[in-house]
Amino acid sequence: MKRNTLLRQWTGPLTADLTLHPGNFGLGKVPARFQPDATTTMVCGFCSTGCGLNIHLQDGRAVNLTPATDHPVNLGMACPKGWEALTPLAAADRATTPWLRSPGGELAPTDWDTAMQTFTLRFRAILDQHGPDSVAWIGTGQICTEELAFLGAFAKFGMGLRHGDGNTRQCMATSVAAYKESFGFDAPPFTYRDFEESDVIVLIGSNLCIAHPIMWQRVLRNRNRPEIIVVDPRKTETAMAATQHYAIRPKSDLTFLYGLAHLLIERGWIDRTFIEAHTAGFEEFRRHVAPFGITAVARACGLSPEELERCVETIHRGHRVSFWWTMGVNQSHEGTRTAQAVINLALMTGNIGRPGTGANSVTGQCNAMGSRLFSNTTNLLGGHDFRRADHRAKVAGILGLDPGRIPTENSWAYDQIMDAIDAGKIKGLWVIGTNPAHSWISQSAGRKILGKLDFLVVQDMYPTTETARMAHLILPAAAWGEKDGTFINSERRIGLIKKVLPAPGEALSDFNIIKLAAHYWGCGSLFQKWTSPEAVFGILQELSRGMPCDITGIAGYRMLDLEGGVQWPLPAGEKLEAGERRLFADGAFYHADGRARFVFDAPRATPEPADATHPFLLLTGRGTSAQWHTGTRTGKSAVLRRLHPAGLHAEINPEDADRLGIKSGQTITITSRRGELQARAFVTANVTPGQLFLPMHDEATNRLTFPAFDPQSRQPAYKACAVSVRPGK
Ligand SMILES: Nc1nc2c(c(=O)[nH]1)N[C@H]1C(S)=C(S)[C@@H](COP(=O)(O)OP(=O)(O)OC[C@H]3O[C@@H](n4cnc5c(=O)[nH]c(N)nc54)[C@H](O)[C@@H]3O)O[C@H]1N2
Ligand SMILES: Nc1nc2c(c(=O)[nH]1)N[C@H]1C(S)=C(S)[C@@H](COP(=O)(O)OP(=O)(O)OC[C@H]3O[C@@H](n4cnc5c(=O)[nH]c(N)nc54)[C@H](O)[C@@H]3O)O[C@H]1N2
Ligand code: SF4
Ligand SMILES: [Mo]
Repeated sequence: MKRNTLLRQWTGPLTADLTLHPGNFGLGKVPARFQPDATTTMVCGFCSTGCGLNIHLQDGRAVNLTPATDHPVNLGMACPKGWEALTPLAAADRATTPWLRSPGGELAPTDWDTAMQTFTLRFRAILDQHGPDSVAWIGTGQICTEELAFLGAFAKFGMGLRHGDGNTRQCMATSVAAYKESFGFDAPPFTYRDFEESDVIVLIGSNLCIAHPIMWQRVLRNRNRPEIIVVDPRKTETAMAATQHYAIRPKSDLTFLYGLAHLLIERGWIDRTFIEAHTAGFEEFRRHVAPFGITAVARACGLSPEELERCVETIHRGHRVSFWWTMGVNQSHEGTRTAQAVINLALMTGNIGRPGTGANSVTGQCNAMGSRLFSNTTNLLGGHDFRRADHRAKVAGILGLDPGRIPTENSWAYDQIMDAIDAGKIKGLWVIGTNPAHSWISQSAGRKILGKLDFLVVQDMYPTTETARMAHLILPAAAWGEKDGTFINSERRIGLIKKVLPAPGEALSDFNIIKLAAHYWGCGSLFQKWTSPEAVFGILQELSRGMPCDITGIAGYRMLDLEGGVQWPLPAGEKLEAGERRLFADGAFYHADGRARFVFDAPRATPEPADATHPFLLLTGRGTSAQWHTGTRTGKSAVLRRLHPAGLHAEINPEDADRLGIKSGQTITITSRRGELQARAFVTANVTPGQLFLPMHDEATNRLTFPAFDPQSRQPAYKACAVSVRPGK
């Protein structure tokens, strides 16, 4: 294949204004900064736990890894994905060159110069003809914070786009919206040690054993013999290991939580001193939950009144109660209010700011938190607000930008971007590090919508993903392990990743691809100071100054490396105390009056309840600890493939299976109003009669899901839709 002139020049500076970061491109080189046979530590690139992994090098290249024993997060442990993290990098289907669709419709390899010229010309032509709303991007919580910030800054300040969002909308938008309203800033307050220090741990819609196995190991290190309460319609692996399991009816969480609040108030089991000193709106909340009497609540949630009483008594008896939630809460048609109902319980019982307590959103992807703060989508860089002139002026000043380049409104959310593509308003889309043709809700519509685009650019490790196969242009990305940067984990810890292997062929880090795109776009000079990930980290530190996420006290990547990551905030002048840090120890929240808010609403019916033609409610989620999302990475490991059943399995209760004449292992057909799929039946009492469970890892699952969204966060409600089941095909 023709090697273009640009690429040849990349062994040195390309031009005066474009030097690609040497730690971040392919060409078979690993920077000579490690001893040839040394071991270096970096964080894992799968889930938000952020485990430290020791990478063992031979001749300066990674050959193996082991969990780091002295890392504050994982204390020597890793889950199967962590152990297998290097394997997907060597997969045979890695993208090693850009790919361009020919006028005949075929994707064929091309060179970077052609790719970037096409990128620039096609997107520019659309923008010139249809205006700044007509091109958008969808990013990810799986690339480095520096890359996310660069992407968001280039797209909005350089290309002049108005709309970009990320897969974090599918995942974390609810927690963001809830925390912002309740606390005044998007701030998960906990530290992992809280798992070890609680005497009551309440997990709501969270299957920690499967989705965050090393956080679960932290729970197992708890020496207080804690009560572990799991609230989940399914008897998950986590529920089996818990001391109490409340199998509530799907989407009855809000009623359930208001019922608990009402019982706590009725019995006087609340912390009046804390409420009066640190919160606002309790009286209104008390009146709101007054009608949520125990009998009606128990009936609505499919529980007995005794179960509700036991749950409330356990919370009351606890001295250090921590509340944790994940997708069972976030992916709901009323997710934000549900998350806030969890927060309200912590506030009213004074279970926040002390060891072993908190209203704690467990995040999902390795850099969900980086995306939440620095992706320049719904927040202006660094947790700022696009709508505030003072914030725009501050950011413009630090970046040396004309403030007029900064949009004065938030981006459209993911679903609004999809709607705008459907309506023909958006004609160009740049997708980075996510696979919407598998993971977006209601796929039959989703794929049709993506198919309407005039120009779809996909930037991924693999040209084989469901979305890449639809692209007009594929940009080959280096992966975790092949580039430098930082991730922010669930407990707000900023950790390092490092280049320990060369990227294959001509693949480039996302950082360098964005730098190249800015150069071809003709706005490289705007980003003259964005020379390397560490230089960008310095800029992000400056942007964070004075914000709740202030990290001006971090002494560069070296400090992150030495400390095993640093939790935000760490303002300049503050010493990093040994150990782990949580927020709100002083009871001061981020609203102007320092008080947290009680926020609440009336529960609403599920958007698509089961009925006569579609009598089952379908739940979806994570299948096993060996599978990651759309499987582009974990599917490449033979070890991980052996750790989960082959093919798609649907969990169905024995009563339903008997009634329908379905046996375990048999093929069944599941149909919703939007599509159908075949799966093998897995007959198990772990799901309640009338419910089914499908893992999200198979592309067929989202053919069935119903496109409903939480109104405050616009997060998709992946976890409930009506389906019917029959044996056979
Ligand atoms: N192995 C593995 N680990 C992962 C991931 C992965 O793909 N694979 N993905 C990562 C990401 S991005 C995320 S966001 C997290 C997700 O982590 P989790 O949220 O823990 O995982 P899920 O299985 O999506 O959903 C959790 C539970 O919600 C329950 N649920 C469904 N409906 C309801 C309801 O109405 N109420 C309640 N209370 N519960 C309900 C489901 O039965 C399920 O057990 O995992 C992260 N970790
Ligand atoms: N039915 C159902 N659907 C769901 C969910 C559910 O519970 N149920 N959960 C939702 C949630 S919480 C989430 S987070 C989403 C996840 O959905 P996606 O984000 O679509 O899933 P991934 O498979 O993680 O996709 C990441 C992509 O980025 C690529 N990649 C990896 N590393 C890099 C990199 O460094 N650079 C670049 N450029 N690319 C890279 C991978 O090859 C892969 O194609 O799915 C959502 N969809
Ligand atoms: S728990 Fe998460 S961060 Fe830790 S090794 Fe597993 S996937 Fe990686
Ligand atoms: Mo997620």
